[in-house]
Amino acid sequence: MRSWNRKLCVVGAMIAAAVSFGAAGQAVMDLADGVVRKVDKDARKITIRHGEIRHLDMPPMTMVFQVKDPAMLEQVQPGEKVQFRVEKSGGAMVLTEIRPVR
Ligand SMILES: [Cu+2]
Repeated sequence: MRSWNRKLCVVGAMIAAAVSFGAAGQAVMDLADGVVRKVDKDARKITIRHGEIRHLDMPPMTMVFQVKDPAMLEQVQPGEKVQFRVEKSGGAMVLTEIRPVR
């Protein structure tokens, strides 16, 4: 029981650190929130209606993202709430990470 509590404590401290990091605006690659509108496996693109993405200076909108790894196309479905990470790569917005919020 004791070591279990200690593990929980470490996880809690890590989450607290991550949250305060984000709140200070220092985290460049913040996770963004959105809802998947469309998954295009042929074009390797996901359409997401997303909230504000501060590090990219983007207001909420619906837009199309390329995916870094085609396996990401299997991880989400239209209508799902997701959290995702996006980076600018040669003028294109590329999803580097995406996961459903359940
Ligand atoms: Cu956008």
